[in-house]
Amino acid sequence: MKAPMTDLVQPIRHDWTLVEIKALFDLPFNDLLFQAQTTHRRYFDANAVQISTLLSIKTGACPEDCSYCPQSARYDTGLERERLLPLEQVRAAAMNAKANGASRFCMGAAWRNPTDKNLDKVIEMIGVVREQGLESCVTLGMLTREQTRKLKDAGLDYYNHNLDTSPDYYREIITTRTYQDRLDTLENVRAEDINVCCGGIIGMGEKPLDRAELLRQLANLPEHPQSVPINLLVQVENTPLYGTDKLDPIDFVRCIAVARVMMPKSVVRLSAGRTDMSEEMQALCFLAGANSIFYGELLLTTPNPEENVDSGLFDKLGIVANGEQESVSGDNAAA
Ligand code: SAM
Ligand code: DTB
Ligand code: SF4
Repeated sequence: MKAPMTDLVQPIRHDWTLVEIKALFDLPFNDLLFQAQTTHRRYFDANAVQISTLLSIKTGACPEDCSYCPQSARYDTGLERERLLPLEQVRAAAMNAKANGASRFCMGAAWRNPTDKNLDKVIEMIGVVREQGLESCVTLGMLTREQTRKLKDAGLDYYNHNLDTSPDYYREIITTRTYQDRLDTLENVRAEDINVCCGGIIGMGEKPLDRAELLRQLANLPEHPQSVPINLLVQVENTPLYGTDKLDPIDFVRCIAVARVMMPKSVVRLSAGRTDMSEEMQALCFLAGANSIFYGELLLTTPNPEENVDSGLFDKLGIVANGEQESVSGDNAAA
């Protein structure tokens, strides 16, 4: 049967049902990729990928028990615990990221939530990042409305806070906070008009329905997140999820494609886990509508592809780095 040629590009919707999402996942692969690529081309340059660079500004000893995370104090992953980085170290890393072509600099802290004193230090860091002409993004755990206001005043561009998986599976992965805690922080960020970066992790042993439900949660937020990171679980020894059955790469690509179809104007980031992906798999992810990556040899604490490997892949695919990829208003209005 031929793929229907109508309704390929979905309007911006916040009323997705699981039945509809399951139908997208169940499409023949070529039909799904065609729909995703058609959607992608409606709103984006199909050969441009936005580049973000990550820096862990406070590493390890986190009180939370996220089963995937090497930074939880509960798992002996051999990670050196570090205090909040000095400002000059952040400046040097931001300058390096800028020189390597990044347009956004993302700083992550292994906190359940920041103290007000630590938040003031992070605010200084946002200042040095912005001085380099880079967009700023931070991920610091849960925030109060007052804290989001301070971050907005500091000129923060993006806040990363992932829903990670479906509400049901979340309870099996993390016990020290609730899904509603995550939704509350996202609401605080949105209320201060800071761009939302929110996605999840695939390959944690979740069922296909959990992946569909994660995407439903993301797309049915009051606004689609401007940026949607899709992480493949990085399995770290001594974390509870170490040894989980590996996800079929085709299922991962399908997830990227369904995210693109459901959130047409959001930037979809092919995030953690790329060292476990072949070049062909990454190429399929770009074809499915992924248009952002983390660039640089380290994610927060785990390896990312070497820079020359990534630039080689971009050259082979004719992909160019593009700092203008992310549109920045309600539901990413620029079209
Ligand atoms: N502590 C803050 C929090 O959890 O929101 C910010 C830092 S935390 C490391 C940021 C995100 O990294 C998590 O929400 C999760 O999605 C992702 N992450 C952590 N460990 C990961 C892993 N092993 N594989 C893939 N993604 C991971
Ligand atoms: C996101 O979704 N992925 C990044 C970023 N946001 C902060 C983090 C990936 C972390 C992978 C495990 C590590 O390096 O510690
Ligand atoms: Fe802590 Fe964030 Fe890791 Fe969870 S994901 S253990 S909150 S650093």
